Amino acid sequence: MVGIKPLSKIWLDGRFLDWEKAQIHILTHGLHYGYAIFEGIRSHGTAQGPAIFRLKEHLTRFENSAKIYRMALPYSHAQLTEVAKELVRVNGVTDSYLRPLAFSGYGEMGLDPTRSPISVAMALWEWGAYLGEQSAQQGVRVTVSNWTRIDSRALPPQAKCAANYANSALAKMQASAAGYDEAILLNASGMVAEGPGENVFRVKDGVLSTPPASSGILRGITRDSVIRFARDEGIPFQRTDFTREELFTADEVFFSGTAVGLTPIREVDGRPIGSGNYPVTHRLQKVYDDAIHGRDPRYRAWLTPAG
Ligand code: PPE
Repeated sequence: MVGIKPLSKIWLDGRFLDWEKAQIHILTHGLHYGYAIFEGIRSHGTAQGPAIFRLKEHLTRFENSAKIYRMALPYSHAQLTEVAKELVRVNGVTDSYLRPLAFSGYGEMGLDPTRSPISVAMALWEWGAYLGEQSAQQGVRVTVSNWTRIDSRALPPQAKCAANYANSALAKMQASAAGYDEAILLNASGMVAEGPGENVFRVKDGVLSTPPASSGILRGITRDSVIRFARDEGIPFQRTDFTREELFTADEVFFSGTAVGLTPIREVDGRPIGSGNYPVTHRLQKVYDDAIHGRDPRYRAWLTPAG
């Protein structure tokens, strides 16, 4: 396991601190009760320098997560936008993964988070291929988890809350221990929901599909990009629920997410998927790669230059 390489600065509660000084107290409320919301955003190199992909949409989702959890963010969208750009600049990195985080801080213990002050931080680090260097080309092997995906009646999946990731971690650890690269979780109705940190797409007879938001998923921003690419490229698309066995019989299955990008799934529980070629997935990967690197004018508006 490769650790995080320290960089120069982390932003915490309004200040850019030296990397190793960005620390919090052990009695930080959110650490004990999971009351924290976060985002994951990437910057990439473009001909005009580093640019952040879909920053606006990520910050909007951050604000929506805060709203769901009655968390008053003490910084505006415009302020957080400036922090993200400055963070890329001061750390001097082109390809980075940005992590905005808001949490109930040091103040009170006990279950009511509104009694503690809200802290907001943003860090970034260099994060390579989420599921391994070969994954984008060769695809990954997954298992359908016997952990059920969190249900919006218990823990709203559309809020990107730290607590959700305890469910993700259970599925992830189970998959890793069984020798798989990743898990896919079903929802309480037994339909495919998502991966622990990825949305799922399926291709069958030339039609691309992904479960609707009502299946109990995080509404991925990469998922949204893929849907737009499909429309622009004339690939038939539908939002529809599908079952575990419809994964087995698909022509292609892939993950989408900020960390994972677009990654083919080559096997589900010992069943090889399709013919082992991923023509639609590879075509969408290329559009995505061009979009994030500013090579496709159709998606320039999604880039925020950090310079
Ligand atoms: N579902 C879940 C549960 C999820 O966590 C993510 C992102 C997605 C779908 C895809 O969303 P988007 O990034 O907006 O396309 N998972 C983030 C966390 C990864 C981590 O391990 O940390 C990510 O990809 O940044």
